[in-house]
Amino acid sequence: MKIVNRLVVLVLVTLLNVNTGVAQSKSKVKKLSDDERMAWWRDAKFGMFIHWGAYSIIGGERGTKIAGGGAEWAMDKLDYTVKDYEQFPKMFNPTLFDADAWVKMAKDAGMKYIVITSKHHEGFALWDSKVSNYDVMDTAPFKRDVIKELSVACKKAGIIFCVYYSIVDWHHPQAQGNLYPNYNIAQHDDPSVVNPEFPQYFKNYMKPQVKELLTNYGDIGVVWFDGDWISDYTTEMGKELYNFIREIQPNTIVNNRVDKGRTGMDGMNNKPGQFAGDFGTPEQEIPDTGIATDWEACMTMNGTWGYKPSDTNWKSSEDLIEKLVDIVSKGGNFLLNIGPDGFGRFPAESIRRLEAMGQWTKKNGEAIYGASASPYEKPKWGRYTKKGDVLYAHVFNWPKDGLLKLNKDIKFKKVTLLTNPGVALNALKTSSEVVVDVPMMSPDAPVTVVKIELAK
Ligand code: FHN
Repeated sequence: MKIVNRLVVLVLVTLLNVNTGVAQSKSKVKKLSDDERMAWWRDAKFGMFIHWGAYSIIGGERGTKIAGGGAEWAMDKLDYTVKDYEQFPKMFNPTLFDADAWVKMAKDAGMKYIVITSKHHEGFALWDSKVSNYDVMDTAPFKRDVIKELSVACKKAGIIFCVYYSIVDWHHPQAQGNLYPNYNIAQHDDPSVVNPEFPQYFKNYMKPQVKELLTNYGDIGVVWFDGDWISDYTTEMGKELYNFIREIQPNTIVNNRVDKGRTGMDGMNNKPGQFAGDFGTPEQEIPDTGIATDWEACMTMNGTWGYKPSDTNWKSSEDLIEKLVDIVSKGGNFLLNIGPDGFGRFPAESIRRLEAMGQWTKKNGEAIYGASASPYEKPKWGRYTKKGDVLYAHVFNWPKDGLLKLNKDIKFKKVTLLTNPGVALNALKTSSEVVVDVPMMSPDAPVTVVKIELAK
C-alpha cells in the first residue's frame, strides 16, 4: 500500500478512536451487582445532609425581608440579580470550617454517610472546578477545596462521602441565569419557560463538573441530584447522566432525581417510561407504610436546608430519634440535614440534636444498622425492626401498667431489654397477643428497645 494511503488510514483510525464530547475514562473497578452495590447504603440507614454555600452567609435575610422556606433559595426569594448575588461568593471565607470536626459530629451521631451540596441552585461550586471560575478556589477568598477536605476527612473516619449536585443553576446563562427577577419561574411557576441553550449547559458544563467530582475526590458513595423538575431537563439526559456516572465509578449509587417527575410521598417516578435511579427520595415526609423499592427520607431539623437564624422551629431530639426508628421500620434510610453558617459552624441547636441522637444510637444501634423493615403492622406503642431471627420492639409510649403487648404471631425464645441482655423478661403468649412484663419506667427514654429472640 502506498505511503500516502497508509497515512490516510492511520489518520482515519486515530480520528475514530477519539471520543467526541467529554472524554470518558472507563473505570477498571470491578462492577458490583446492584445488590452488592447497594449493600453498604441499605445497612447504613442514617446519613448527614449538609446544605452549605454562599447562601449560608445571607442566612435568608435581606434588609427587613426574610426569605420564606429554605434560606438556600435566598437568590430567588430575596430578588438578587446574578451580578448582585456574586458579591456573596466573593466574600465566602468560612475560616472556622473544620472538615474533621464536621465528620466527627456526624460519626458520633451514628451517621454512616455524608451528602454535601457541592453546588446548589445558586451555581457556586465548593470545589476547584476547571469548567468554571464561579467556585471556592477562583471567586472566593477562601481558596480551599471544601469537597477535597471533606472527602479526605470522611475517608479518614470511615464515613462514606457523597455529593449533592443541582441540575438547576441560577448563575449559568445557558441554564436559569437568564431569568431574573424570578429564577423560580422556569421551575415551578411556569415550566413553559425554557432555555434553548440548556443542552449545551448539560453537555459542556454539567457533565464535565459531574466528571470532576467523580474523578478527583476518590470513591463517591452517592451522587444526589436535585432540580430535576425543570422542563429543560429530560429523562434522556437523566439516563445519559446515570450511565456516564456508572462508567466513571461503576459502583456509585445515584438517587431518583437524576431522572424527572419524582412525585408525592414516595418521591419515586410514577410516570411510565421513566427510570428512577437507585432509590426514592421523599422529602420532609415519611411514607405511611414501606415502599417496595429502596428509599431515603430527607429532612431538616428546623424548617430550612440552608442556614437561617430566624428559623427557630426545631424538631425535638426525641422526635428525630422516633423518625429514625419509624423510617427504618419501613425499610428506608434517614438523611438528616445540617445547615452550617457562613463561618463554617454547625448551629448549636443542630449540635445538641446530633449529640442526643448519638447517645441513643450508641446504645441501640444494633436495632437500626443493617435492620430490615417490620414484618408487622405498626403497633400503637411504637415500631418494630428486624434483623435475622431477632425482632426489636422500639417503644415510644411506655405502658403505664408495665405490660407491653406485642403482636400475637410472634414466636419468641427469649425477651430482654436491648440494653440489659442479661435479664430475661417474663413473656406470655395468649390467643390475642404476647404480653411482656416490663419495668414500670421506660429505662432508655425516649425510645426503649425490647429485644425478642425468635423461636424457629
Ligand atoms: O430546592 C431544593 C431545596 O433547596 C433543597 O435542596 C431540597 C433538599 O432535598 N431539594 C429541593 C427541593 O425539593
